[in-house]
Amino acid sequence: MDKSQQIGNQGLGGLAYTGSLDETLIRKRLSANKIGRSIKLFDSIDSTNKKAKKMAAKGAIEGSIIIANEQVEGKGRLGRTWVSKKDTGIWMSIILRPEFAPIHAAKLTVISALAVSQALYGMIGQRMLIKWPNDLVMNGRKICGILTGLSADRGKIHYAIVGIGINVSSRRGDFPPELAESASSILLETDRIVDRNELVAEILNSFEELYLQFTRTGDFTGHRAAYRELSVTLGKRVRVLRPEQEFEGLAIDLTDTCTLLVRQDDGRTREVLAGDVSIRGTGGYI
Ligand code: BT5
Repeated sequence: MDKSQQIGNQGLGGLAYTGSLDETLIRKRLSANKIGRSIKLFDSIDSTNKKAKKMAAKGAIEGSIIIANEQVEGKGRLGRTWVSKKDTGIWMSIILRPEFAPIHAAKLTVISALAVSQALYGMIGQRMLIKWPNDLVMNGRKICGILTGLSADRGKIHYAIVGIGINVSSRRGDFPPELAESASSILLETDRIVDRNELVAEILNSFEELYLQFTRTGDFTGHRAAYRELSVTLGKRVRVLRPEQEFEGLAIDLTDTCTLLVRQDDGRTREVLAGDVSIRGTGGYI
């Protein structure tokens, strides 16, 4: 059922406030069994990923969720900041204990991106697209970022933390000036107020399905196909920004381990493991 409201840009006023997260309301729509078995909800926290790490180190079970209405030290990759203003989005981390080898860890980022995109599509029929490796965008603006962290040694994952940040009802003034062009929210891009509790539940439902599909069968081909359909990166000319060297080329595919294959102008194909990729010729952030 689509309970989101269609609203015009003018009358937002206080309407964009969609209330606080509520475990009972999340559970009402949750059909996943494993993911979401434990939900720890905070009104304000430093970072859900930081908390998840501590809980995982103390033995928290797979599928535990840490979620907050506000993060005051939200983290992006490489020590960057993730803006997480109160009640405007979903700031959540999932604790996982996968039995696969660490080389497959980037699949968790892809699974998360697919889960977020599918969940929103199911609710309002609009798609978020995936910008490799960890962003979801609408109309070229970043709506969601994913941060996957790992504790592993000798080929074994002790635990993985998947952190998902989604701007749901943020308005322009909720972002600092330096993000004015690049960041946006579901509300700003679609004019829809999406219920955060329902979106959390739908993401967990999709995540569980995609996660179990892979962990039970070892088969990632369906996920890759879904990724290719939602990718804004594949088939585009990209600039790969890496500390040691920058280069340009054509993004040709996502590999089985979720690295990006880029064909340089001299015909050489390079595999990009992680890093920042900007898409050429689109202007703006992506
Ligand atoms: C990410 O890093 O995109 C990963 C973000 C993960 C956030 C979640 S929230 C729950 C969990 N707990 C945490 O503490 N973190 C995770 P990266 O690709 O490095 O992008 C970070 C960059 O995105 C920043 O340097 C800004 O330029 C931009 N940014 C920051 N906040 C943003 C926001 N709310 N919306 C869009 N862009 C943002």
